Amino acid sequence: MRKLCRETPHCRLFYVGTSYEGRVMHAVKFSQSSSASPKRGIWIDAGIHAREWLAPATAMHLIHTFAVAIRRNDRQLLSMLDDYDWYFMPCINPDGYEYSRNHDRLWRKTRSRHHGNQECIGVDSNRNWDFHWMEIGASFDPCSSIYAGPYAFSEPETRAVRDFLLTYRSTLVAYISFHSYGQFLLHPWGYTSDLPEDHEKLMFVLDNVAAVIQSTTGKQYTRGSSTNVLYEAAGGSDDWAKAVAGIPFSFTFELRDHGLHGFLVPEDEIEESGREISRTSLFE
Ligand code: 0X9
Ligand code: ZN
Repeated sequence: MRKLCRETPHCRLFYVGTSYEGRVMHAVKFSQSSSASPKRGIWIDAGIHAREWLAPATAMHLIHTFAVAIRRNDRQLLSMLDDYDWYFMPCINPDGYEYSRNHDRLWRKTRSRHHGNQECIGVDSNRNWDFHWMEIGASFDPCSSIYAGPYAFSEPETRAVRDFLLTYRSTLVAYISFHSYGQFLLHPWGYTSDLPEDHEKLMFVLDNVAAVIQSTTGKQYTRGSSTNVLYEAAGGSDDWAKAVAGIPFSFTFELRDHGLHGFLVPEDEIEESGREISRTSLFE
């Protein structure tokens, strides 16, 4: 990311925080600094769950697509930068990701220790956000893969992203978090089956995203609220982004596939996943 940004106009790498194990966490921002007033911002993150490798890969593909288009002076992209600032953070759980790479492919959580040297470590960062925390679909058991943590925002990684979002909340219009798998485009809420009052607007956007994906690769993505399409789970980043940070368009995208390979989606699907997702933001 550092190299790519150095070689690309309108790109800036910035520090978001440091993980439990001391990894520096970066995001990139694409913006056209020339114009005066602060622009509306779009935030995209990925990899909150360690084993969902396709998510960071797709986010990196998206960053690459932006960079290449800027270097080519692509008009369409530059006009997107006239309207929005774009923030990408492709790996918001770097400790878990490394652990999944090197030790346990199906690791989901962070790698923090809250209970001394006992065996069970790590917290599900998508149960750790302070909105209806621990109310439903989350566990108090440190050994559970959906352990919500000893308290909300117990993880340095969720705190770092929270602080960024709070700093930029007045300009941010969209929060999007990439996960895998299942091909779902989800809007809040995850803590209740009630729908947010603007759910028709959210569904309008998701229907358009699904249409672009289908016209790009033919893949079908199911749309709806997290609870109604998947299951109830409180303490997720998307619910918090909408309810607490006040970012109106808050989504979770569950990328490929439908379960044939699941988390182990093969490398040669990265390119297509990147293409179908980047077209939704770039050119439509
Ligand atoms: O359970 C999750 O955190 C997400 N699914 S996954 O299979 N990638 O783990 C869905 C999160 C949906 N949003 C909320 N429940 N807030
Ligand atoms: Zn996930």
